[in-house]
Amino acid sequence: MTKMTSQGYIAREDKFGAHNYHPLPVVLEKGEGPFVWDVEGKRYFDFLSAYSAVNQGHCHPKIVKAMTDQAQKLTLTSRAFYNDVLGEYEEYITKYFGYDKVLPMNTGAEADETALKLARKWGYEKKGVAENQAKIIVCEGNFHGRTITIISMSTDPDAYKGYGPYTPGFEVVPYNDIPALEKSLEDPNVVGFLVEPIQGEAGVYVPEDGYLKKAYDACKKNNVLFIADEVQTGIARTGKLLAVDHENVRPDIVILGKAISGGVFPVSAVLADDDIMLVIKPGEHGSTFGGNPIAAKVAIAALEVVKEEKLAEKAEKLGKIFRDEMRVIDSDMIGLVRGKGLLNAVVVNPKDGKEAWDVCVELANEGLLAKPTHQHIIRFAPPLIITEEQLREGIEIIKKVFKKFE
Ligand code: IF1
Repeated sequence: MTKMTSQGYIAREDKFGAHNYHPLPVVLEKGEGPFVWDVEGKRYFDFLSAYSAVNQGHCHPKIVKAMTDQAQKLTLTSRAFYNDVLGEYEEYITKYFGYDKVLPMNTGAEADETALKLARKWGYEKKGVAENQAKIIVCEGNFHGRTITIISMSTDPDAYKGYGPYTPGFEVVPYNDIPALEKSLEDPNVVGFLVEPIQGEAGVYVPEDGYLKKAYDACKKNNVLFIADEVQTGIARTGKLLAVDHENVRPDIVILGKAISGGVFPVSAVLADDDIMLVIKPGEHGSTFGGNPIAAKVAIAALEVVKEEKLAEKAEKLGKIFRDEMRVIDSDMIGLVRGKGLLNAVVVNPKDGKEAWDVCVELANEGLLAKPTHQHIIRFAPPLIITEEQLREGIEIIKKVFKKFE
């Protein structure tokens, strides 16, 4: 098949693919470490990391090898039978994060749905909430996935409009607002509080220091499960293994996805202790691919890389450099710069009709990929394996582009 130009690939996707995304006009064909290459051979810094799924860098050799080795042996058994790999993974990941048990799934949304089911069932069987009366508190601006139950919790019309009727049993409180949360927790039917330690999609919204700890304490006071969605903030992205570690909070349920596999394979996981996890009995929840042998081996390798290459420490150090450099750029298009570790965002003030999208198109022209969220916010999240020198090279590109708009 002859290679096409980028336009050819874009036109073909437009014709045969659903239009549920509006990608930047870049067609990628290769990834390695912090870099990706398009079909014309142009190299880019990837400052999105597939929304923080490629923390270990593109095509990390150790993780790819784990996948290809297992793929030659046994790819999928379903959970109808045991296999020699799942238990190894279950022991590894539960000891890695310090929980009794893991429930393996494939995507972040499936892991969030699993956590919602655990919280509701725990509420009925352990808290004594009347059947079908369980309520779960979520935050304004939340993003937890795209299923109908998850978008039933959403406050973003782009996520929920046109998909009703909605799943009941959710109450929304403002993010980063302890008094509002405390008020909502007084309802004895509340079984869980589901929260992102930093709201990624909302535009890297970092709550005030102490928010997570106060929220956790309020949940414990009301016998409510504190559920942390670390799909995007986990796996060293914010400068700690989990973002909740910045406040030494140990959630009752932890939801993981994305970089738990280094972006090599769809893997997600829910962690909890026995008194919560064992409310789900055999046959009451599952997934064809959940915990498959390839996912198990890939996740072990991806988590080993995080420790071996000290990715949390790197994210902490390089994130500070990034934010400091962004804050000294002399451009009236740059508003707030916020983030933690290497999960950062710049609020872009529109100027002469130009806005975040135009900046991202120009960044791509200059060899750096990033994408706006909510029109005026650009998220910058390079793979955590980026070197300081490479990061500074990326920063120079960002500075150059903002200067162009002056
Ligand atoms: C899209 C957003 C990011 C997530 C958190 C669960 C999930 C996600 C905190 C679900 C997924 C992805 C989904 C992808 C774009 C991206 C995204 F813009 F949608 F919101 F990262 F911010 N919890 N986020 O961030 O995990 O089912 O996708 O594996 O849907 O456009 P998933």
